[in-house]
Amino acid sequence: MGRVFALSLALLRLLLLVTTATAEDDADLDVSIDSLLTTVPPAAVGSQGSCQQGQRCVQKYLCTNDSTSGAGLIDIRFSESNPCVDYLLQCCYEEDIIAELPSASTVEPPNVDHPVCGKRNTIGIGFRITGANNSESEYGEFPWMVAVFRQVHVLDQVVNVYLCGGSLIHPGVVLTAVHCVQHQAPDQLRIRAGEWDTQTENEIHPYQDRQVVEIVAHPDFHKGGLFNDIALIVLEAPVVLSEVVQTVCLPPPNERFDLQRCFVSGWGKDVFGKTGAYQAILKKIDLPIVPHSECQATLRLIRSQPRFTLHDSFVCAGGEVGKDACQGDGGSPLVCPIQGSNEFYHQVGIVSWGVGCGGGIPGLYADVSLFRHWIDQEMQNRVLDTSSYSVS
Ligand code: 4AZ
Repeated sequence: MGRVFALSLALLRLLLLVTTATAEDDADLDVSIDSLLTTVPPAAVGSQGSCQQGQRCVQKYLCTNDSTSGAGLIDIRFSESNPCVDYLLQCCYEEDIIAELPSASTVEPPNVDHPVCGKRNTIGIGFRITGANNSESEYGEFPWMVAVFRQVHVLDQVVNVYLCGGSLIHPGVVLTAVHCVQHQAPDQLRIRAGEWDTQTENEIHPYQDRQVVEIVAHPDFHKGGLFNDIALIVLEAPVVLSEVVQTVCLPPPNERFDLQRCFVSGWGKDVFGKTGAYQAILKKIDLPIVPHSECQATLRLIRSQPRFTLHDSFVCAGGEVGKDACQGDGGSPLVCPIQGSNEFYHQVGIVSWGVGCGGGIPGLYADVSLFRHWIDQEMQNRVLDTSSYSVS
Protein backbone atom coordinates (compact mmCIF):
# COMPACT_ATOMS: atom_id res chain seq x y z
CA MET A 1 0.00 0.00 0.00
CA GLY A 2 2.71 2.41 1.09
CA ARG A 3 4.64 1.89 -2.11
CA VAL A 4 1.56 2.27 -4.29
CA PHE A 5 0.76 5.48 -2.44
CA ALA A 6 4.33 6.74 -2.84
CA LEU A 7 4.22 5.89 -6.52
CA SER A 8 0.87 7.67 -6.94
CA LEU A 9 2.25 10.68 -5.16
CA ALA A 10 5.34 10.67 -7.37
CA LEU A 11 3.15 10.42 -10.48
CA LEU A 12 0.92 13.19 -9.19
CA ARG A 13 3.96 15.39 -8.57
CA LEU A 14 5.27 14.61 -12.04
CA LEU A 15 1.96 15.48 -13.62
CA LEU A 16 1.75 18.66 -11.65
CA LEU A 17 5.20 19.62 -12.86
CA VAL A 18 4.13 18.98 -16.44
CA THR A 19 0.94 21.00 -16.04
CA THR A 20 2.94 23.70 -14.26
CA ALA A 21 5.28 24.02 -17.20
CA THR A 22 2.37 24.25 -19.64
CA ALA A 23 0.52 26.78 -17.57
CA GLU A 24 3.64 28.92 -17.24
CA ASP A 25 4.15 28.77 -21.00
CA ASP A 26 0.54 29.60 -21.63
CA ALA A 27 -0.11 32.36 -19.22
CA ASP A 28 3.13 33.14 -17.43
CA LEU A 29 1.45 31.67 -14.39
CA ASP A 30 3.43 30.03 -11.66
CA VAL A 31 0.99 27.27 -10.83
CA SER A 32 2.16 25.13 -7.94
CA ILE A 33 0.70 22.63 -5.52
CA ASP A 34 -0.74 25.39 -3.35
CA SER A 35 -2.80 26.56 -6.30
CA LEU A 36 -4.93 23.45 -6.28
CA LEU A 37 -8.56 23.81 -5.41
CA THR A 38 -9.70 21.44 -2.72
CA THR A 39 -12.12 18.67 -3.50
CA VAL A 40 -12.05 17.20 0.02
CA PRO A 41 -12.81 19.30 3.11
CA PRO A 42 -10.03 19.27 5.71
CA ALA A 43 -12.37 18.39 8.55
CA ALA A 44 -15.50 16.38 7.94
CA VAL A 45 -18.70 17.96 9.25
CA GLY A 46 -20.06 15.91 12.10
CA SER A 47 -16.70 14.36 12.93
CA GLN A 48 -16.18 14.03 16.65
CA GLY A 49 -12.82 15.82 16.71
CA SER A 50 -12.02 16.11 20.40
CA CYS A 51 -15.19 17.95 21.30
CA GLN A 52 -16.72 17.32 24.71
CA GLN A 53 -19.14 14.46 25.16
CA GLY A 54 -22.48 15.16 23.51
CA GLN A 55 -20.95 17.66 21.10
CA ARG A 56 -19.77 17.37 17.52
CA CYS A 57 -18.17 19.64 14.93
CA VAL A 58 -20.67 21.48 12.78
CA GLN A 59 -20.65 24.66 10.72
CA LYS A 60 -20.80 27.62 13.14
CA TYR A 61 -23.96 29.03 11.60
CA LEU A 62 -25.74 25.71 12.29
CA CYS A 63 -25.06 25.95 16.04
CA THR A 64 -27.57 28.12 17.87
CA ASN A 65 -25.62 28.37 21.10
CA ASP A 66 -23.31 31.37 20.71
CA SER A 67 -22.70 30.11 17.22
CA THR A 68 -20.28 32.83 16.26
CA SER A 69 -17.98 35.08 18.23
CA GLY A 70 -20.14 38.13 18.79
CA ALA A 71 -22.82 39.29 16.39
CA GLY A 72 -22.30 36.92 13.46
CA LEU A 73 -18.54 37.32 13.50
CA ILE A 74 -16.22 34.47 12.55
CA ASP A 75 -12.51 34.73 13.26
CA ILE A 76 -10.60 33.43 10.23
CA ARG A 77 -7.32 33.02 12.13
CA PHE A 78 -6.15 29.52 12.98
CA SER A 79 -7.00 28.66 16.57
CA GLU A 80 -5.22 25.87 18.44
CA SER A 81 -8.11 25.68 20.86
CA ASN A 82 -10.63 24.71 18.15
CA PRO A 83 -10.76 20.89 18.04
CA CYS A 84 -12.62 21.08 14.73
CA VAL A 85 -9.50 22.64 13.09
CA ASP A 86 -11.49 24.43 10.38
CA TYR A 87 -12.36 27.98 11.54
CA LEU A 88 -15.84 27.59 10.00
CA LEU A 89 -16.58 24.63 12.31
CA GLN A 90 -17.16 24.48 16.04
CA CYS A 91 -18.09 21.98 18.74
CA CYS A 92 -21.84 22.08 19.25
CA TYR A 93 -24.26 20.17 21.50
CA GLU A 94 -26.67 18.00 19.51
CA GLU A 95 -29.66 19.92 20.84
CA ASP A 96 -28.17 23.22 19.64
CA ILE A 97 -27.72 22.08 16.05
CA ILE A 98 -30.29 23.59 13.72
CA ALA A 99 -31.28 21.56 10.70
CA GLU A 100 -32.19 24.55 8.56
CA LEU A 101 -29.76 27.12 7.23
CA PRO A 102 -30.27 30.64 8.61
CA SER A 103 -32.76 32.75 6.69
CA ALA A 104 -29.87 34.73 5.17
CA SER A 105 -29.28 31.78 2.89
CA THR A 106 -32.59 32.09 1.08
CA VAL A 107 -32.32 33.46 -2.42
CA GLU A 108 -33.19 37.13 -2.65
CA PRO A 109 -35.78 37.99 -5.27
CA PRO A 110 -34.43 40.53 -7.78
CA ASN A 111 -35.33 44.11 -6.91
CA VAL A 112 -36.71 45.76 -10.04
CA ASP A 113 -35.78 49.27 -8.84
CA HIS A 114 -32.10 48.41 -9.07
CA PRO A 115 -29.93 46.57 -11.54
CA VAL A 116 -29.96 42.87 -10.67
CA CYS A 117 -26.30 42.72 -11.64
CA GLY A 118 -23.32 44.08 -9.74
CA LYS A 119 -24.60 44.06 -6.17
CA ARG A 120 -21.61 43.91 -3.85
CA ASN A 121 -22.42 42.39 -0.46
CA THR A 122 -20.27 44.81 1.53
CA ILE A 123 -20.95 43.19 4.89
CA GLY A 124 -20.84 39.61 3.64
CA ILE A 125 -23.53 36.94 3.62
CA GLY A 126 -24.52 35.01 6.75
CA PHE A 127 -21.48 36.02 8.78
CA ARG A 128 -18.75 38.65 8.90
CA ILE A 129 -15.09 37.88 9.32
CA THR A 130 -12.68 39.18 11.91
CA GLY A 131 -8.95 38.61 12.06
CA ALA A 132 -8.60 39.64 8.42
CA ASN A 133 -5.16 41.16 8.10
CA ASN A 134 -4.51 40.25 4.53
CA SER A 135 -7.18 42.10 2.54
CA GLU A 136 -9.55 39.14 2.73
CA SER A 137 -13.00 39.76 1.25
CA GLU A 138 -16.21 39.00 3.10
CA TYR A 139 -18.06 35.80 2.23
CA GLY A 140 -20.25 36.56 -0.83
CA GLU A 141 -18.91 40.14 -1.14
CA PHE A 142 -18.13 39.76 -4.87
CA PRO A 143 -20.79 37.26 -5.99
CA TRP A 144 -19.71 37.45 -9.65
CA MET A 145 -16.21 36.16 -8.87
CA VAL A 146 -15.37 32.86 -10.54
CA ALA A 147 -12.36 30.55 -10.45
CA VAL A 148 -11.22 29.04 -13.76
CA PHE A 149 -9.34 25.78 -13.51
CA ARG A 150 -8.23 22.81 -15.51
CA GLN A 151 -9.35 19.41 -14.39
CA VAL A 152 -6.69 16.75 -14.62
CA HIS A 153 -7.20 13.04 -13.97
CA VAL A 154 -4.33 11.36 -12.16
CA LEU A 155 -4.80 7.64 -11.58
CA ASP A 156 -8.19 7.53 -9.84
CA GLN A 157 -8.07 11.10 -8.68
CA VAL A 158 -9.37 14.33 -10.13
CA VAL A 159 -7.03 17.25 -9.59
CA ASN A 160 -8.14 20.84 -10.09
CA VAL A 161 -5.31 23.10 -11.20
CA TYR A 162 -6.17 26.76 -10.73
CA LEU A 163 -5.56 28.82 -13.86
CA CYS A 164 -7.15 32.22 -13.50
CA GLY A 165 -9.97 34.35 -12.23
CA GLY A 166 -13.11 35.28 -14.14
CA SER A 167 -16.47 36.96 -13.65
CA LEU A 168 -20.05 35.93 -14.24
CA ILE A 169 -21.81 38.17 -16.79
CA HIS A 170 -24.66 35.73 -17.49
CA PRO A 171 -25.64 32.52 -15.66
CA GLY A 172 -24.05 30.67 -18.59
CA VAL A 173 -21.13 32.96 -19.51
CA VAL A 174 -17.86 33.89 -17.76
CA LEU A 175 -15.65 36.83 -18.74
CA THR A 176 -11.88 36.29 -18.46
CA ALA A 177 -8.55 37.07 -20.15
CA VAL A 178 -7.53 35.31 -23.37
CA HIS A 179 -4.00 34.68 -22.07
CA CYS A 180 -5.51 32.42 -19.37
CA VAL A 181 -7.40 30.08 -21.66
CA GLN A 182 -5.95 30.41 -25.15
CA HIS A 183 -4.33 26.97 -25.24
CA GLN A 184 -6.94 25.14 -23.19
CA ALA A 185 -9.39 22.63 -24.60
CA PRO A 186 -12.95 23.49 -23.50
CA ASP A 187 -13.59 19.95 -22.26
CA GLN A 188 -10.74 20.17 -19.75
CA LEU A 189 -11.75 23.58 -18.39
CA ARG A 190 -14.03 24.03 -15.40
CA ILE A 191 -15.36 27.13 -13.72
CA ARG A 192 -16.37 27.43 -10.09
CA ALA A 193 -18.92 29.99 -8.88
CA GLY A 194 -19.74 30.68 -5.22
CA GLU A 195 -16.19 29.88 -4.09
CA TRP A 196 -14.58 31.92 -1.31
CA ASP A 197 -12.07 29.94 0.77
CA THR A 198 -10.54 27.31 -1.51
CA GLN A 199 -9.30 25.31 1.49
CA THR A 200 -12.67 24.53 3.06
CA GLU A 201 -16.08 23.34 1.92
CA ASN A 202 -17.84 24.58 5.03
CA GLU A 203 -19.13 27.87 3.64
CA ILE A 204 -22.89 28.39 3.88
CA HIS A 205 -23.60 27.58 0.23
CA PRO A 206 -21.78 24.88 -1.71
CA TYR A 207 -19.79 26.12 -4.70
CA GLN A 208 -21.06 25.34 -8.21
CA ASP A 209 -18.76 23.80 -10.81
CA ARG A 210 -19.60 23.86 -14.48
CA GLN A 211 -18.11 22.39 -17.62
CA VAL A 212 -17.25 24.53 -20.61
CA VAL A 213 -18.56 24.15 -24.15
CA GLU A 214 -16.84 27.05 -25.87
CA ILE A 215 -14.04 29.55 -25.43
CA VAL A 216 -14.56 32.76 -27.42
CA ALA A 217 -11.23 34.60 -27.62
CA HIS A 218 -11.09 38.12 -29.02
CA PRO A 219 -9.99 37.79 -32.67
CA ASP A 220 -7.44 40.61 -32.30
CA PHE A 221 -5.71 39.20 -29.22
CA HIS A 222 -1.97 39.75 -29.62
CA LYS A 223 0.11 37.34 -27.59
CA GLY A 224 3.27 39.45 -27.59
CA GLY A 225 1.77 42.55 -26.02
CA LEU A 226 -1.40 40.98 -24.60
CA PHE A 227 -3.51 43.47 -26.58
CA ASN A 228 -7.29 42.82 -26.55
CA ASP A 229 -6.90 40.30 -23.72
CA ILE A 230 -10.59 39.43 -23.39
CA ALA A 231 -12.43 36.12 -23.75
CA LEU A 232 -15.82 34.62 -23.01
CA ILE A 233 -16.26 31.14 -21.58
CA VAL A 234 -19.61 29.58 -22.47
CA LEU A 235 -20.80 27.07 -19.86
CA GLU A 236 -22.40 23.73 -20.56
CA ALA A 237 -25.21 24.58 -18.12
CA PRO A 238 -26.04 27.84 -16.35
CA VAL A 239 -25.12 28.30 -12.69
CA VAL A 240 -27.98 28.81 -10.24
CA LEU A 241 -28.05 32.43 -9.09
CA SER A 242 -28.20 33.00 -5.33
CA GLU A 243 -27.10 35.65 -2.86
CA VAL A 244 -23.49 34.47 -3.30
CA VAL A 245 -23.68 33.84 -7.07
CA GLN A 246 -24.68 36.86 -9.16
CA THR A 247 -23.70 38.55 -12.40
CA VAL A 248 -21.62 41.74 -12.57
CA CYS A 249 -22.82 44.72 -14.63
CA LEU A 250 -20.84 45.91 -17.66
CA PRO A 251 -20.33 49.60 -18.42
CA PRO A 252 -21.64 51.21 -21.63
CA PRO A 253 -19.24 51.41 -24.59
CA ASN A 254 -16.28 53.79 -24.42
CA GLU A 255 -16.88 55.12 -20.92
CA ARG A 256 -13.88 56.53 -19.00
CA PHE A 257 -13.28 56.02 -15.28
CA ASP A 258 -10.12 58.05 -14.56
CA LEU A 259 -9.23 58.47 -10.88
CA GLN A 260 -12.24 56.51 -9.61
CA ARG A 261 -11.53 54.12 -6.74
CA CYS A 262 -12.30 50.52 -7.59
CA PHE A 263 -11.71 46.95 -6.38
CA VAL A 264 -9.80 44.08 -7.85
CA SER A 265 -10.50 40.64 -6.34
CA GLY A 266 -8.67 37.35 -6.80
CA TRP A 267 -6.92 34.30 -5.41
CA GLY A 268 -3.57 35.29 -6.95
CA LYS A 269 -0.20 35.53 -5.22
CA ASP A 270 0.63 37.93 -2.43
CA VAL A 271 4.15 38.55 -3.75
CA PHE A 272 5.58 38.31 -7.28
CA GLY A 273 7.73 35.28 -8.12
CA LYS A 274 8.52 31.91 -6.57
CA THR A 275 8.23 33.15 -2.98
CA GLY A 276 4.66 34.35 -3.54
CA ALA A 277 1.79 32.19 -2.33
CA TYR A 278 -1.67 31.79 -3.79
CA GLN A 279 -4.42 32.94 -1.45
CA ALA A 280 -6.93 30.61 0.20
CA ILE A 281 -9.58 33.24 0.95
CA LEU A 282 -10.59 35.54 -1.91
CA LYS A 283 -8.77 38.87 -1.54
CA LYS A 284 -9.86 42.39 -2.41
CA ILE A 285 -7.68 45.40 -3.11
CA ASP A 286 -8.96 48.96 -3.49
CA LEU A 287 -7.12 51.03 -6.06
CA PRO A 288 -7.59 54.03 -8.36
CA ILE A 289 -7.96 54.09 -12.16
CA VAL A 290 -4.81 55.71 -13.57
CA PRO A 291 -5.23 57.90 -16.69
CA HIS A 292 -3.81 56.33 -19.85
CA SER A 293 -1.20 59.06 -20.48
CA GLU A 294 0.05 58.95 -16.89
CA CYS A 295 0.26 55.17 -17.01
CA GLN A 296 2.19 55.25 -20.29
CA ALA A 297 4.61 57.83 -18.88
CA THR A 298 5.28 55.65 -15.81
CA LEU A 299 5.83 52.52 -17.92
CA ARG A 300 8.19 54.43 -20.26
CA LEU A 301 10.31 55.41 -17.27
CA ILE A 302 10.24 52.04 -15.53
CA ARG A 303 11.02 50.08 -18.67
CA SER A 304 13.54 52.68 -19.91
CA GLN A 305 11.68 52.74 -23.22
CA PRO A 306 10.91 56.39 -24.02
CA ARG A 307 8.93 55.36 -27.10
CA PHE A 308 6.82 52.69 -25.39
CA THR A 309 3.19 53.02 -26.49
CA LEU A 310 0.51 51.76 -24.17
CA HIS A 311 -2.02 49.99 -26.36
CA ASP A 312 -5.53 51.46 -26.39
CA SER A 313 -7.06 48.17 -25.24
CA PHE A 314 -5.65 48.65 -21.72
CA VAL A 315 -6.95 50.55 -18.75
CA CYS A 316 -4.46 51.03 -15.88
CA ALA A 317 -5.21 50.82 -12.17
CA GLY A 318 -3.15 50.97 -9.00
CA GLY A 319 0.21 52.66 -8.62
CA GLU A 320 0.00 52.62 -4.82
CA VAL A 321 2.68 50.63 -3.01
CA GLY A 322 1.40 47.29 -1.71
CA LYS A 323 -1.98 47.52 -3.43
CA ASP A 324 -1.98 45.48 -6.59
CA ALA A 325 -3.11 42.41 -8.46
CA CYS A 326 -0.44 39.77 -8.92
CA GLN A 327 0.41 36.44 -10.58
CA GLY A 328 -2.62 34.18 -10.63
CA ASP A 329 -5.00 37.12 -10.68
CA GLY A 330 -5.07 37.07 -14.50
CA GLY A 331 -8.66 37.16 -15.79
CA SER A 332 -10.00 38.52 -12.48
CA PRO A 333 -12.39 41.46 -12.49
CA LEU A 334 -11.63 45.10 -11.67
CA VAL A 335 -14.93 46.65 -10.62
CA CYS A 336 -15.90 50.26 -9.94
CA PRO A 337 -19.02 51.66 -8.27
CA ILE A 338 -21.83 52.70 -10.61
CA GLN A 339 -22.53 56.47 -10.35
CA GLY A 340 -21.20 57.01 -6.87
CA SER A 341 -23.15 54.05 -5.48
CA ASN A 342 -21.28 51.94 -2.99
CA GLU A 343 -23.58 48.98 -3.53
CA PHE A 344 -23.70 48.37 -7.30
CA TYR A 345 -20.61 47.79 -9.42
CA HIS A 346 -19.70 47.42 -13.06
CA GLN A 347 -16.62 45.72 -14.40
CA VAL A 348 -14.13 48.16 -15.83
CA GLY A 349 -11.13 45.86 -16.33
CA ILE A 350 -9.82 42.31 -16.60
CA VAL A 351 -6.42 41.62 -14.95
CA SER A 352 -3.93 41.25 -17.81
CA TRP A 353 -0.33 41.98 -16.78
CA GLY A 354 2.00 44.24 -14.85
CA VAL A 355 5.60 44.94 -13.93
CA GLY A 356 6.04 43.00 -10.68
CA CYS A 357 3.46 43.42 -7.95
CA GLY A 358 2.84 46.10 -5.37
CA GLY A 359 5.87 48.19 -6.29
CA GLY A 360 3.85 51.31 -7.04
CA ILE A 361 3.59 50.69 -10.79
CA PRO A 362 0.03 50.57 -12.13
CA GLY A 363 -1.25 47.18 -13.31
CA LEU A 364 -2.69 46.67 -16.79
CA TYR A 365 -6.23 45.53 -17.38
CA ALA A 366 -8.21 44.83 -20.55
CA ASP A 367 -10.55 47.81 -20.95
CA VAL A 368 -13.99 46.15 -20.77
CA SER A 369 -15.92 49.25 -21.84
CA LEU A 370 -14.08 49.26 -25.20
CA PHE A 371 -15.25 45.71 -25.83
CA ARG A 372 -18.88 46.17 -24.87
CA HIS A 373 -20.07 45.97 -28.50
CA TRP A 374 -17.99 42.86 -29.11
CA ILE A 375 -19.38 41.16 -25.98
CA ASP A 376 -22.99 42.07 -26.90
CA GLN A 377 -22.49 40.76 -30.43
CA GLU A 378 -20.98 37.45 -29.28
CA MET A 379 -23.86 37.02 -26.82
CA GLN A 380 -26.46 37.74 -29.51
CA ASN A 381 -24.74 35.32 -31.90
CA ARG A 382 -25.44 32.60 -29.34
CA VAL A 383 -28.96 33.85 -28.54
CA LEU A 384 -27.90 34.77 -25.00
CA ASP A 385 -29.63 37.59 -23.16
CA THR A 386 -27.56 40.72 -22.51
CA SER A 387 -29.91 41.98 -19.77
CA SER A 388 -27.99 39.92 -17.17
CA TYR A 389 -25.21 42.54 -17.23
CA SER A 390 -27.01 45.65 -18.52
CA VAL A 391 -27.86 48.61 -16.31
CA SER A 392 -31.23 49.87 -17.45
C1 4AZ B 1 0.31 38.03 -13.75
O1 4AZ B 1 1.39 37.50 -13.94
C2 4AZ B 1 0.27 39.43 -13.23
N1 4AZ B 1 0.85 43.69 -10.71
C3 4AZ B 1 -0.95 40.05 -13.10
C4 4AZ B 1 -1.00 41.35 -12.63
C5 4AZ B 1 0.16 42.01 -12.30
C6 4AZ B 1 1.38 41.39 -12.41
C7 4AZ B 1 1.44 40.08 -12.88
C8 4AZ B 1 0.05 43.41 -11.80
O2 4AZ B 1 -0.75 37.43 -13.95
